[in-house]
Amino acid sequence: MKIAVMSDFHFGYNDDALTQAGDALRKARGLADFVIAAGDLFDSRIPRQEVVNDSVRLLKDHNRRTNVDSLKITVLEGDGGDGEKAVDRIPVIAIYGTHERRTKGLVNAVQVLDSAGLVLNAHARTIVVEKGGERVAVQGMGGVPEEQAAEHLRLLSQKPLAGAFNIFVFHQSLKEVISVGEGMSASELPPGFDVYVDGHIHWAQELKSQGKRILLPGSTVVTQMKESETGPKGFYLLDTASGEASFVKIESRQFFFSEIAFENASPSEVERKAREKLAEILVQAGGRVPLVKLKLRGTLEKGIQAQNIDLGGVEKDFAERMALAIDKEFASEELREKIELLRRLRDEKKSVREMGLAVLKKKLSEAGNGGAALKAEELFELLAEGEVGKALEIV
Ligand SMILES: [Mn+2]
Repeated sequence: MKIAVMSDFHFGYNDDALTQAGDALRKARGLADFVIAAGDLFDSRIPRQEVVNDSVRLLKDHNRRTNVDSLKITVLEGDGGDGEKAVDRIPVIAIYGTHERRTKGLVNAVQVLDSAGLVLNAHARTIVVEKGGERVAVQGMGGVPEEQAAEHLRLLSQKPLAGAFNIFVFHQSLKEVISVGEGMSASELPPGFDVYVDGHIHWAQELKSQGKRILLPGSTVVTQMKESETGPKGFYLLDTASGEASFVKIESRQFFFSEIAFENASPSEVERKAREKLAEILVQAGGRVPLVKLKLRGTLEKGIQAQNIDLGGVEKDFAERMALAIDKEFASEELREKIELLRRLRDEKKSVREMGLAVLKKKLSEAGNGGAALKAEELFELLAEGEVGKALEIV
């Protein structure tokens, strides 16, 4: 069978969310027997009615009849099953993500779509899809807080189904992809599945870890203007016969991430270089208004603070031609010096007291008070004791 593996539509985030998920589903209709959507179909726990309406219409359209061979679907829940039924459409098997997750006892948006017959909820269930004697079993776990993922997996204790191609779908951060934070590790996933599908991470990649093959299709829309989201958007088309997974690109709004580093720059230099860069991006971007994140960093000339850099004019001039976000991450020369000193002290593994003493010595020398610098230790002790008057006498 051929399976379109996609994730993170984020319906309601912006207009692109709907059109780009729509393009993914449209392309999947011509290529796949069924679709897997690995969570965050919606951008929020309680989406607005307008968002629900648009999404339902999109999924309803996707669920219209096809003229291809019908599939047989069986949903196994706990000990029982709900009997097999034939469907002549391209079903969407989904789990909820971190954006839809709600407290136990409350209904999440994926359950609503399941009740409406628009998706099949795979959380804590096994959904068996049969076609021409081949069986694919999809099981999943909806998104949970990272630190609870391993415990939830242990409680669910899902196992592959004998005689089937087995897929496990989840929606968590993975240590193998993002090394910082509290993500789970591939070693904590239930063993024995042929393919694992993970949502949540917004850029596409395929990875092998601990003997497990994990497909991360990424989001179909840019929601965080981070460098990692500049890659192509789309879905994996997994062929269970060959085991191959190929990436199918969708029509997505172009996203440019650009960074300019400055050294002792003046406000006019910052503005000039920002304008040049944005003009360059406009030449590269064809057609639709692109998303642009411009990051300005480095140092400004002495006496100039980041708040003195006013790029309101630049933003206004480019407003109609791009969706622009400018990040100013300037460190003042003074701040940079302090950071450097602290970094050096940290590398030398000095105590807080030693660091404080070194800062004091440096400041006194800079102020041209060499005499006081020689007595820095004494001064430091006096200041630490709150004897400001005595300290001032020395200075
Ligand atoms: Mn997401």
